[in-house]
Formats: sequence, C-alpha cells, structure tokens
Amino acid sequence: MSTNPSTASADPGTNRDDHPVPVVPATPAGTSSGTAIVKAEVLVTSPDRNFVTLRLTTADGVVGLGDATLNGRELAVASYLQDHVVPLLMGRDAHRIEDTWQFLYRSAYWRRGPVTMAAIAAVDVALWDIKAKLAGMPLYQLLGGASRTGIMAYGHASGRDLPELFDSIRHHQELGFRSIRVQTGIPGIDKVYGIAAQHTNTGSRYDYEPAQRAPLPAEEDWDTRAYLRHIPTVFEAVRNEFGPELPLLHDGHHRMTPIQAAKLGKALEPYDLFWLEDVTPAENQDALRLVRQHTTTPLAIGEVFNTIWDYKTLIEEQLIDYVRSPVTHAGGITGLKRIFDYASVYQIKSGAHGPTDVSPVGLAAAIHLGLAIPNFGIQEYMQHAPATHEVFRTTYSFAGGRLDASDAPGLGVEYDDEAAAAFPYEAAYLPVNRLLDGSMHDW
Ligand code: KDG
Ligand code: MG
Repeated sequence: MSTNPSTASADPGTNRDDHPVPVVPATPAGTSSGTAIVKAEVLVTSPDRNFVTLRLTTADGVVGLGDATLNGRELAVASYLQDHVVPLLMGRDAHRIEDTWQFLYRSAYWRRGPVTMAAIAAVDVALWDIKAKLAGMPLYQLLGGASRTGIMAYGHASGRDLPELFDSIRHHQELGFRSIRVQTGIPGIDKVYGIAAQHTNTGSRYDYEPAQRAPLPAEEDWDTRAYLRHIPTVFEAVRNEFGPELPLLHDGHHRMTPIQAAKLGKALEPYDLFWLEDVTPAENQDALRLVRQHTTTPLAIGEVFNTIWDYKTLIEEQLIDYVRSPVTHAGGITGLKRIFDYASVYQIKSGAHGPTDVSPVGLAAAIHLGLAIPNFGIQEYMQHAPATHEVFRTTYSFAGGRLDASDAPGLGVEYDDEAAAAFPYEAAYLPVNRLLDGSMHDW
C-alpha cells in the first residue's frame, strides 16, 4: 500500500518488501490460467474524502474493482488488504468467488468486524466485476436479472431550522428525489449530526461528509431530552407543508436508550415515516424488543453490522423492517445477498447504507444487487462530490427518484489513476459526541 494515491501490486511470489511469500496458493484444479489473478493493487485516494479501492487483474488483463473504504479507519483496511490478503490472492482463479470468500473468512480465524469484512467485500466485489465482464454482462444480469426498473433512492435534506429544512427538501425534490431523509438542528444544541449547512470545528461546511480532515475528531453536542421534544414538531411541520404522500425517513444515529426510542417511535406515528433508523446503539439487539412492543413506526438498523450473525436476533424475531448494511462493509455482494435472502424469509426488506463514504464502486455494487433481489426496499443516495467523480468514472444514472445501472459489462465503474494522483490521502476522523455536562455519548 502507498497513500499518495497508492498503487501497490503484488506479483506472484513476492510481497511488498520483495521477500518471498511463504504460501502461494496453487492455481486450483480446472483453472484456466487466463483467469488467474496476477495483480492486486490497493489504491488510496482522497477526492473530497478518503477512499480505499482494490483493483484485481487477471492473466488475460481483465480488471475488477472493489470498495474497501472504512470512514476514519481507512488505512487499517488498506494494510489488512496489502499485508494479509493480496499475497493470498496471487494465482487464485478469479471465477471462484464463493470459495475465495469462504477462504478469506475462515482462514483469518479472527472473524467478522468492519476491517476484515470490508477487506473481504473489496475482493468479492472485484471478483464479481471480473466475472460479469468475462460474461459480457452488467452484473445484475449475473445476479438473476432485473426485478424492477431502477431502485428507489432517498436523499438527505437537512436544515438548522424549519425554513432551511423546507428549502433543502424542495431542492432535493428538484434534483429528482421522491423519498427524503429529514434531519434538523435542535434548539440549544450547537452542532448536530447530519446538518449540511452547519459550520464545523475546522470552519469548512459539512455538506458532503461528517468526517473532517484534522488531527483530532471534532466534538459535537448532544441532549436527548431536547431532541425528543423537538423532532415530532419538525415532522408535524414537514407533513403540513409537503402533504401526506412524500416518504420521509429519519436517522436517530444510535443515540437513544430503548425506552427513549420507544417514546420517539410512538410520537412519530401520526407522521407515517418510511423508517426510523438506528434508534439505539446497534450492539444491543435485545433492545429492539422493547422498542418494537411500543411502536408501529418501521425500524431500520445495521449500517455498522458486517455479517449475517449480527442480524440473527433482529431478523428471526422480526424486530426490524429494513436491513441497513452496505455491500462495502458486509462482505460484498456474496455477504450482503446472503443477509438479504435471510431477511426475505421474514418479510424484511433491503435499505442499504449509501453515504459518501461508500465509494462509487460500492454504490454501483449496491445498485446491481438492488436491481436483482426480490425484497428490495430503498437505497440511500447521498451523492458524491464532483471531485470524487473525477477519479471514479461511473455509468449509473439517477432519474425519477430511482438509481439504475447501465448496460456496461461488470459494475460499470472505472478508476482514473491520473486523476487520483492529484488527491493524496489526508487523515480525517468522524466527530464524537458529548452531553452538555461534558461526558461522552454515542455519536
Ligand atoms: O461514516 C459514518 C456515516 O456513514 C454515517 O454517519 C452515515 O448514518 C449515516 C447514514 O445513515 O448515512
Ligand atoms: Mg445512518
């Protein structure tokens, strides 16, 4: 790995220090040597924000891309890939996607977790990209073909106050969004998650990305009682202004206790939310039992979950309505499709995470998967900055509230090395939250 932007490759039999790699897996029986992986590059670049991308190349020169971006911890995944995964990939048959997934998951011994699962995801998506290119098809065709004409996407409207929020909702409607997430400032709290126009500790705007480039995380404030008092009044005002039909979403961002979450879900019932997201910290799956007993507001959870095991209680006990993991952090197409299939048994739908810290490669993978699965719900679409699109040349489209894949073979995304070279990695951290008495709280 290098970071400026990085291209680090491993030829068969060497690692980055040119020492012999102790174990180079033999090309499995039946492999046509043309599909053997001969190059694996870990690319780190920062066009508006940091991204980690894996690029695999086969002996025949077919290239696949995978997203391994983990916001605020990017270099940990880059090192995991470069130091511990790239050497294992040399000579493997790019066609053997499931076997490679199982090999990487089981051989680590230390299972799950965002770093491991983002690394596995990057390999998995790059292999699907290669397989679809070899088949001469867009990826969704290999996943079973399109089940729908485009996938419904929601955008992020926000404002420090109601007038600013209404302007932002109208702006998103003009951009074509038909479903809208609503976040607002809270009276008495200076800086709150998800408000685009608020000024940050570094003086820049918060528009695209909460992770700020600075040596230390920014500090935001939190007061749950003020939040619980204010949010129902916001949704009442939005419904009065925009009518009953517009699908509205809201992200609680892991900040409530179970009983507070139950209270908020109940208070929001008259405003008919599409979903209420991450009401409680995700580690405690049992908390959702209490929330569920008290409210019919649909619940979405899982953007910090990485495997099917993290969802076991939530899915089997039908404690949620939407699964939030992205392809990028949940073991790729292979890992996330398994979770979605499991969820479909319980009438739970997909609602994949799609902030700017999922790269255009990760978003493209989500679009292909969302087109194919039977239980698609909605896709988050936070829209990348123009600089990001200089590096990641995409072919997906957004119109009429829906994202759609192109007919380009594979994922339909190309990586521009020359453009990437202009955007070196810069350390950036997600903010932290403190309560008004100074104690730490979930962000
Ligand atoms: O990196 C953290 C962000 O991806 C997260 O804060 C965004 O909660 C989020 C969302 O719903 O998009
Ligand atoms: Mg969220």
